[in-house]
Formats: sequence, C-alpha cells, structure tokens
Amino acid sequence: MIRFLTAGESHGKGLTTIVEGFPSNIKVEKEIIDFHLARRQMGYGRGGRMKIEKDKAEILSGIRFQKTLGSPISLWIENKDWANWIEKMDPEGKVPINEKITLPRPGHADLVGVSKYNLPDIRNSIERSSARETAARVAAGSIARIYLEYFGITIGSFVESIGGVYSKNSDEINSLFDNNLPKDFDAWKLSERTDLSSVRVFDQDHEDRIVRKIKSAKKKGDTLGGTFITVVSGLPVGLGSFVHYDTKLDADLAHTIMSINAVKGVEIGTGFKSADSYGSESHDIITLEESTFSRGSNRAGGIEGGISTGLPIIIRGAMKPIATLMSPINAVDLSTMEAAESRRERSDFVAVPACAVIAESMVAWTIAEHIIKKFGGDSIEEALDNYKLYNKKLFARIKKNFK
Ligand code: EPS
Repeated sequence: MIRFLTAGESHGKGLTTIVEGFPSNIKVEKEIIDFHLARRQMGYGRGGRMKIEKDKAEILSGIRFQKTLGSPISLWIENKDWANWIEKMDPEGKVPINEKITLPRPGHADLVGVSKYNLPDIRNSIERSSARETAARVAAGSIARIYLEYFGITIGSFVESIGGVYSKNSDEINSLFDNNLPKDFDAWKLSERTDLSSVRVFDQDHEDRIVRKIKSAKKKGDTLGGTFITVVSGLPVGLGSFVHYDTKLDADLAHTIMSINAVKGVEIGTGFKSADSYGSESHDIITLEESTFSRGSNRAGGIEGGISTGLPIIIRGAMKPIATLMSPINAVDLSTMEAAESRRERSDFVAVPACAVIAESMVAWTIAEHIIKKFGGDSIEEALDNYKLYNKKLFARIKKNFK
C-alpha cells in the first residue's frame, strides 16, 4: 500500500513529505512536481505570503536518475518566509519568544487547538493547522499523478463558484453529468484551460464577475469561499468495492477532499440534486458500445456501489470562506476572558482556485491507492501487465459468465 506523511510548520524552516509504496521504474521529473506546486500558489485573492514563496521540491531520496527505486521518496520544500521567523520559530531556541496570541479566530483551529493540546500561545496551534501544509500534499500528489499517467488516468479541476457567483453558462458542467464528452476526453485538459484564468473558471464574464466580488470583499476586509469540481478520466471499471464501509471508492474520495483545510462539503456526481429527483431521473441508463458498457449519463459521477464504472469521476467540493478577517467578528480574549474582536493577521482573501489544485492532488493520491490495491506490482512494468490483462479479459469474462 502507498502512504504519505508530511511534516512542517507554516513559518518553520520548510515542509517534508515522505511518500512510500510506489513501484520502481516510474520516471519522475522534478519539474512536474514544481509545476503543480506553482499551480497551487496561483489565484486572484491570495495574500502576501504567496509573493514571498516560490515553492520548489528538492528530492532527497527514493529516486535515482529520474526513476523511482521502490524505496521511500522524501521531498523537501523550503519556506522562504522562514528567514523572517527564525527567532520566533526556532526549534532549538532555549528562551521562548511567546507572542502570546490570545485572540482566537472564529472558524479557524485556534481555540480548539489550544484547548486540545494545552498550549500557552495560539501561535502554537496556528502553525500546523495552516493550509501551508497543503504544499507538501501537492508534492506527494504529483508523484501519484505521474504514476497514474502510465495507466492513461488524468485529473483536472475547475472553480464552479466563488462567493455565490456562478457562470451564466452551464454547458461545461452539464456535459460532464450528461456524459456528453468526446471519446478521448482527458480531464487534465480542463485544468489546462482553467489555469489560464486568474480564478480558474472557463469564461471571461464569469471571471470578471468573480474578480469584482473578491475586490468588494477585500474592501470590506472580508473573505470568500466557493465550490470547485475535480474530474478524473481514463479509469478502469472496478476500483473500490461494496464489501465494507472502508473499501468504497466514493467514501475514500469524500474523505480525501474533506481532509483539505476549510472544506465543509463534498458531493459525488449529482448527489444533492438526485436526492430531490425521481429514480428514473437520477440513474444512468446502461448502454453497450463496441464491447464496452457505458451509461447514457453520468449523474453517478463515475461510481456505483462504491466501485468505479469506468466513466469520469466527478466530485464537487465546497470551501468555506477563509477564517482570518481583516474586519474581524467577535471572539473571547483568552487573557481577559472577555468578549473582543478577533485578531487580524496576514492571510488569503480567497483560496478556492488553490483548493481545486490541492483537490486534484488528493484525488490523484486516492485513485493511485486504489490502482495499487487492485493491480499491485513491485515495478511499473509488472503493474501495467496486470492492468492490461484485466482490461483485455473484462468484457469477455462477463459474456462467458452470462451465456
Ligand atoms: C498558505 C500560507 C499561509 C496562508 C494560507 C495558505 O501563510 P501565512 O499564514 O504566512 O500568510 O496564506 O493559510 C490560510 C489561509 C490558513 O487559514 O491557514 C499557503 O501556503 O497556502
């Protein structure tokens, strides 16, 4: 099985990622990891930190001459901002410089963090709960997506809405749920297009209206959230299972998206809308095309019974507004135990475009987990042989079983 661990504080020296369990002989170019790290930094509405950081991964182990060895891969991302925090964050410092941050931000992990860990300074809670950690996740997810490309599986994303501002044109989303996609549909192409937009949307009018909304939020010292959609293409039938609660692919994907900072909602396919519809309006008719089963639509979002159908997986996520407000709402000052305005501190105003990139990475990770579970292999060649044989025999086996 694959697993990854990340370590690092937001204003510490940097972030470490250890990735384990991928087979040998996968070609990993560092530039691809750096490319996705840079994508995570994009988006109109980010805060001052993104001007300081230029996230790049250093490969410390597990890869030799651009090929995985099958051993743990360790990656390092330097925090450029560390230079401004050395004294305040020094792991070896003997005299603590407590800032004594005493005003928790509603919606952030400040209050629950100091409560749970018995911490004397809210700074101690801020550091690890910060979304800075997601840079390390994107590094891990980049290895997963490189691996998935060997199987023809790609992942893309787009922002659906920010602050309740949706596109006037729903063709793009409809074509996903209607399964009205070209045969060679490649989900990455969605990202290629939306990466050109400052808020990762498809059309200019939508972008303009969102940027106006962000500007007005900024003026008020407020923040915004939004919804984003992640799509996976090129999947085989049969990832995940219905046999246990912890083997279902949709459950794993919901977990992976919900694990991203500030995400409060996840939906697979047309989940919530289906709850308001008749069965005949929600389910996807089964069709047969050239020795392959397909569906007349894809409202299931590519998963039935916890198992991939082979159609694109479609996941919608909802991110709440960033919790750090320049015009703060009320909290309790822990030093006086009296009501007080919460604290101001540098942060993003909107991070939904970045969240969508992080979602791609986390989804890549989960899909890679399921591919490895199903096809195994200590080398990429062995994994691909298993995969090809399974796909080749799939339809013939069903035909024979039901003759
Ligand atoms: C982030 C780094 C953080 C925040 C943001 C995401 O940097 P700083 O706290 O130094 O400004 O900008 O984190 C949050 C919004 C949050 O609530 O934790 C990053 O690298 O993405």
